[in-house]
Amino acid sequence: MANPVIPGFHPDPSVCRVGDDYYLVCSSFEYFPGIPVFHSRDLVHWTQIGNALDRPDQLRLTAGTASSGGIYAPTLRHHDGRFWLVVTNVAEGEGNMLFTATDPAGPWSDPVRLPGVEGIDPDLAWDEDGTCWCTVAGVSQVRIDPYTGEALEAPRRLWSGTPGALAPEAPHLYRVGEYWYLLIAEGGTERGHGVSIARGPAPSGPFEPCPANPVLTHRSTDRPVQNTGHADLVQGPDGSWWMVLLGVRPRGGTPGWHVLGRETFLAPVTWADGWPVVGEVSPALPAPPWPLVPGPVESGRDDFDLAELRPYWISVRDRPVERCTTAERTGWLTLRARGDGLDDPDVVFVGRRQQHLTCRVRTRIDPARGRGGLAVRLDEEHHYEIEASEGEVRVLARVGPLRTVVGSRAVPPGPVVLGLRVSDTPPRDARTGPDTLTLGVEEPDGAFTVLGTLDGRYLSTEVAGGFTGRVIGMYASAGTVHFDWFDYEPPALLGDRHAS
Ligand code: 6LW
Repeated sequence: MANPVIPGFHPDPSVCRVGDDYYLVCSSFEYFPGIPVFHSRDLVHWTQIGNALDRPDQLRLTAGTASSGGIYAPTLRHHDGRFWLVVTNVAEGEGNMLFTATDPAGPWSDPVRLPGVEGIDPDLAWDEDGTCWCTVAGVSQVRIDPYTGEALEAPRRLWSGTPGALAPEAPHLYRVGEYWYLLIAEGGTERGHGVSIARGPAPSGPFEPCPANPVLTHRSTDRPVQNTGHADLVQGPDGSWWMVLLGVRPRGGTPGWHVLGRETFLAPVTWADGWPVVGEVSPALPAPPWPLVPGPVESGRDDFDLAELRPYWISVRDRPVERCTTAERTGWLTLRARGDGLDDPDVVFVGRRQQHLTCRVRTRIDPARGRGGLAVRLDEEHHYEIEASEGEVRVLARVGPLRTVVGSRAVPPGPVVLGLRVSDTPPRDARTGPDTLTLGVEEPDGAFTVLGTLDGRYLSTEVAGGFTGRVIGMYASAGTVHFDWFDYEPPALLGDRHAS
């Protein structure tokens, strides 16, 4: 089985089981809609069924919210017949909030704010008498009324993880057998990341640390999956234990670049002396001992023939219908520019996460009344794009303060097919990079004319910083542009054509 189980920028997974169904959520930062929600029957195959925060009254992200700001680390739980989601919006004036739903595909409620809960990475747990415990990074805890959001006491310090370790965060609290377990991440979300655990007689402690802490880390190893941490525990269909966690796949020479963001991995867990023992987090996951239930196979093409955009499409900070719609021109996605394009926090952009190390992406754009294109985005300061205006296409690159036109050429008026290829081998002249991005136009006979070949390292987290990963999509930088279709083709869909 392939691990990550949810590839691409899907960090900080939180999972819950309800009968035979599993649901999982991830952080979404500056993107709207926020908090992708996935469903699975086997813990291995996950299908996105929605986004929890898909209304502006649930998720306020303004141009003042930096990239990698916004939505951090949700916790998903099921209690008392409904789903509970608690999360931090780190944008100014927002903070911790809680949402509920009877169907995790949505709709989710309006936010219930938690003014008495300070700190990121909130967790929710209920004990036998119905008391609701909210635990945050640090690690501290308050009892809350989850219906009103009121804190019922002052925050108490619980446990700060391994003495001297950086950033005790991502707490999750569970009752297993006679103990309450407090699982945390520590060491920071980079190469030092790890998972530690403590246990105690009650949800409020006192907590005794596991002598084998950290129970998971890949720090100081040459394992292909690095930064392993920020985990949640769940039981498989057969009662065995599993961990979902984030990890990254650095490639290339030193220091190693990861370009798909932090991804969701699965690892087996056993118990010894009342402590969890985490099995290997490897790119190949042993098949679990229950029937696999693959989800629907994606075609790779979106024809924009639905009124609503499919759930994997995300935009930068907001997506007002007057800027982005499939209603204006039937079968096309219409984007109306705002701001200066991709350098601007207000950019009108609709993209999907890059989920494969190798892929091909194409889109057919009609730029007759504006300018726009196909972009690979990390943030405002790190993006490559191929942009069309009437009569011309150009490949542009922005890396930090540097902006350059890589190539251009005249094209006949009318719609044009823009293409991007991501190949997992570095360019010849930069042998240590993680991958190569090739941008160009497709000729009427289907041939691909390359206008720019760029080293992928500059669109990596090690260069750009932050908490996200590559998102590939369409944007408008002036006037109004229309997109007929968008193809995202991973190797499995490309078959033989991939070689070309
Ligand atoms: C998140 C913290 C972390 O809130 O990174 O990996 C932060 N862990 O727990 C942003 O994802």
